[in-house]
Amino acid sequence: MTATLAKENVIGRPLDRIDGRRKVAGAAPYPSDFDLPGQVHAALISSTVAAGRITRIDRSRAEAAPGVLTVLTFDNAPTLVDPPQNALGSTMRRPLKDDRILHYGQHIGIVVATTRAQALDAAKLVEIEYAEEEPVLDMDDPRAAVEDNPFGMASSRGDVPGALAASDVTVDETYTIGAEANSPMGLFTTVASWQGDRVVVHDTTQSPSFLRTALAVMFQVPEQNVRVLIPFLGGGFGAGLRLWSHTVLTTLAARVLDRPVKLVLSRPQMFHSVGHRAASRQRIQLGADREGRLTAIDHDAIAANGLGDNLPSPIVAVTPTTYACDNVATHERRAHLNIPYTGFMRAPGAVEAHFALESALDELADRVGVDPVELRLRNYAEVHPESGKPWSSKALRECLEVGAERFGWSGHDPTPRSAHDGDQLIGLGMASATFEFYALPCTVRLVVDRRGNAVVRSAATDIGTGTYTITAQLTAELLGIDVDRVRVEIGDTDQPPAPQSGGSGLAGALAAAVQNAAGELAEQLARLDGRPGESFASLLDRHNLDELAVTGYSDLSGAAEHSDVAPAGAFAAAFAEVGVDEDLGLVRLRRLVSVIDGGRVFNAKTARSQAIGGAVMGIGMALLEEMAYDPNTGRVANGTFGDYLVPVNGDVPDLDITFVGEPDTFNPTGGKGLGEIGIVSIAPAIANAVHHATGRRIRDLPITLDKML
Ligand code: MCN
Ligand code: MOS
Repeated sequence: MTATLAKENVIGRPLDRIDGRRKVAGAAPYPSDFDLPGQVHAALISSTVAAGRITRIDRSRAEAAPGVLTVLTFDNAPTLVDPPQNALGSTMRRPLKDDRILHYGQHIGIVVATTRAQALDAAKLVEIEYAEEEPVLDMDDPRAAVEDNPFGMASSRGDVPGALAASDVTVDETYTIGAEANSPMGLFTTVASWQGDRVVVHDTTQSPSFLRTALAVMFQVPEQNVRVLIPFLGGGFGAGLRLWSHTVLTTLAARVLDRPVKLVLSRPQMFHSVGHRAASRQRIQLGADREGRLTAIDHDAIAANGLGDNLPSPIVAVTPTTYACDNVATHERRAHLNIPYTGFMRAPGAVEAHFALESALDELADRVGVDPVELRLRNYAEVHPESGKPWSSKALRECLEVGAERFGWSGHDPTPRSAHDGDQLIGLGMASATFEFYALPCTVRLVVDRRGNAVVRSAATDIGTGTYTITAQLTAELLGIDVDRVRVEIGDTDQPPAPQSGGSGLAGALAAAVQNAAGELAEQLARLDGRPGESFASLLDRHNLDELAVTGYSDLSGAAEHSDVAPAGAFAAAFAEVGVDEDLGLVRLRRLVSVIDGGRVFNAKTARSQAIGGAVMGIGMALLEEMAYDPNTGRVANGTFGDYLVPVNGDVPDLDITFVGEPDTFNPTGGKGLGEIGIVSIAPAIANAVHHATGRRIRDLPITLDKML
């Protein structure tokens, strides 16, 4: 087999997606495309108040409505068991637990009818009365319960107060970010179908293996009785990482009726039902010497959280490892509010932290009169700042240097308001980014046959990232066969367990598992005494074997402690040019250069798409996106695509994207996660550019007109 490794450089090539043709032809089944024989349709009953208790429910009019099969509310539904915690540390209050209302839009029941229209109509006929309470919607409301992040984000090295007091220069500023919605194109959908005590669930999830466990626990059936299928989904951006109540309610309704039930969320329901990036406020204190060398960093964060929720999503976790600085302290709190569940959203925590930190560094650069790129190089963490170990790979220096070069950074006048283009003030800004290493165990099954084909199976997902394609590329290169001889079967929990697509951890874990499977296969083939240069197909043929199957397992999660190197995540730098209309306050992004170190890139095209997607979301975060709560009802007042603005083509200039760096030395395949890094330095780069253009430092995202005037 080794002698046939002639297909070199399949990995890394900008191959088109192997599932691309199916997608554009409409042949790739998304969850909402599944329709099962005998299927009926569900609609949710959602709370119209944000806080209080349900005092009366009258289902009778709904039950009598045409086509209605059942109406389930807390007082008549079978009791479920509380769900377990997922790998990311979040759990969920089980739906229909009691009469309490914790937020507007809370799912307080489900109606099932023959048609979707009948279900939607009937849902409006359920009469509900509430003992309403005044909701707590603001982190500063004295009634808000504030507690430390339960996952212990307090950390400290050195003597921060002492170093701050002794430093030549300090920065002490507060940065806020509004709540943001993930807004994937695909409306989250569940189709659940029971046969006895076995259930098949098509569900928009980034984490099929966890969903399977959670449903097994909640419905008290063995895990192998639950099958979760999600071959394709229309994006998640983190929204698919938690267990959501609509999935549980649909599965429950299907069980009660003993018929397949389908539920598709509406766009407004998406804003209340599948999490969002929590609003946050961060105070950054920097101490430095006159040359801008950091002597102290103090990072304090508070973020909103649902009532009774425990989502960890730490903001300050990345701070201690970003810069070489002897004195660093972090603290983090959560304010529990009557808001819908928060969730994970691309680079959760890290992107918030970088907005604050990289803005503060720009303020420091200003005060000490050091170029922002040079300031970052002066504080470069050559080794991991906590363990002192060398990084498994780190090309942040190249990110900064290559970015500055491509952008034409050097030599510009750093004075604010020094550049104009017609009636536009022009500004340049930059920021860098560090992302944490993340890995979970992953298993794949690899089967090769005597015709020279291979199949790879795993309960992983492709959420738009390119998992299908890179898995085929890796397998093809390792086996020395053409990519079109590899079939990839994922998105099915009947396959071996895989981590969620999340934390930018799937590609690396899956790649390592595929590599281990190929190694296992090589050993098995060696036992068949292959001839030099002989393909596995001929070897199997000679031994009259139809196929060989092996399992590959990777677990890099615990290996860090025993390693000589500190496992690194991705690094990046972004450079932005904005134009600001002085009279209107309108900020337009004119140019963006993004340079990323993702280690060995598995597919230059899909990796680039990741960087583009991250940049576009970063532009939204910087300039457009914010969920607005109605202060009286707690309703998301702008929960439609007409009102909640995301970047459109006109908001996104040509993006200049470059990958730099070397294969990583910790992951055996050399790859690092890169699905999230592309967003991390965008908002601070834009905010810093706005400051350069106008002299105004906006410390509150998004940077909308009202804040500029
Ligand atoms: N890749 C690569 N080389 C590497 C690493 C990754 O070419 N060394 C490419 C591959 O195409 C791979 C993709 O980048 O499929 C993402 O890999 P990875 O960084 O491991 O991230 P995950 O597979 O764990 O995907 C999750 C990540 C996260 S956490 C969010 S949020 C996010 C993102 O991916 N949501 C997305 N990218 C998204 N892209 C789309 N289209 N839709 C989403 O919802
Ligand atoms: Mo990403 S927010 O970890 O799905």
